[in-house]
Amino acid sequence: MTDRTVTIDIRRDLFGANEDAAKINAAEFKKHDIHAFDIMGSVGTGKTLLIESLCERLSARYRILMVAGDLATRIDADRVESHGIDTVQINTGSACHLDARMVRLALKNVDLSKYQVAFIENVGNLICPAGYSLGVDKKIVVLSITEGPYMVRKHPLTIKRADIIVINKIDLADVLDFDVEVLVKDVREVDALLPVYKVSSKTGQGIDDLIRGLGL
Ligand SMILES: Nc1nc2c(ncn2[C@@H]2O[C@H](COP(=O)(O)OP(=O)(O)O)[C@@H](O)[C@H]2O)c(=O)[nH]1
Ligand SMILES: [Mg+2]
Repeated sequence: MTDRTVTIDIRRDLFGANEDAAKINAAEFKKHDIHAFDIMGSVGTGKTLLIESLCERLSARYRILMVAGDLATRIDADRVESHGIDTVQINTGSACHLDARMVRLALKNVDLSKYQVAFIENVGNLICPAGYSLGVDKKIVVLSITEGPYMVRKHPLTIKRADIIVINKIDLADVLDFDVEVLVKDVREVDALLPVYKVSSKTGQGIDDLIRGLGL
């Protein structure tokens, strides 16, 4: 009897194909000497404001491209563009994360030789984006104290896959009676060596340290 059952390893199939596309992106970024960052985090943690804050400080020194991932709008791209930064919008429709192929397609008609830094704001979600490499130098996970104290414990895999953790909105710690060190301690339990930056994208506190941590 012939074997009529084909077993498809969806994880290998999906993630393997994505890894191949991510390698192409990484090669493109490398070819143009671009420092590329994938910025992940739930909706509202302050990813866009963080990018705006970074761009304000970096745009005199670097030519920056921002790639905005969003289900339906270009609100974030417009916000960053208002600082004089070039942007490309990716609307994913129903997809809860960017993948490497989307980024590759979005950059197809962009002259990458114009840029030295690329900030990719992923779709607001703390779960799905972590599984998909985009071909960047560093994956940054943005947490914020307004999401409560359990975000790290509830998303260990996302934390594990990050290169840098940003705890944003520290300007609100007192008013929310929030102990930021609880989040830091939880990160340390997942990965003792993971760099953690405590910042306020609103006041600018901690942003210069983060910039040094990004190697910029
Ligand atoms: N107080 C305070 N508010 C912030 C900070 N960062 C972002 N926000 C606010 O949080 C809301 C969501 O920010 P946004 O950048 O759109 O988050 P995103 O969905 O992760 O891109 C906005 O009202 C921001 O002004 C911060 O460091 N401190
Ligand atoms: Mg945003």
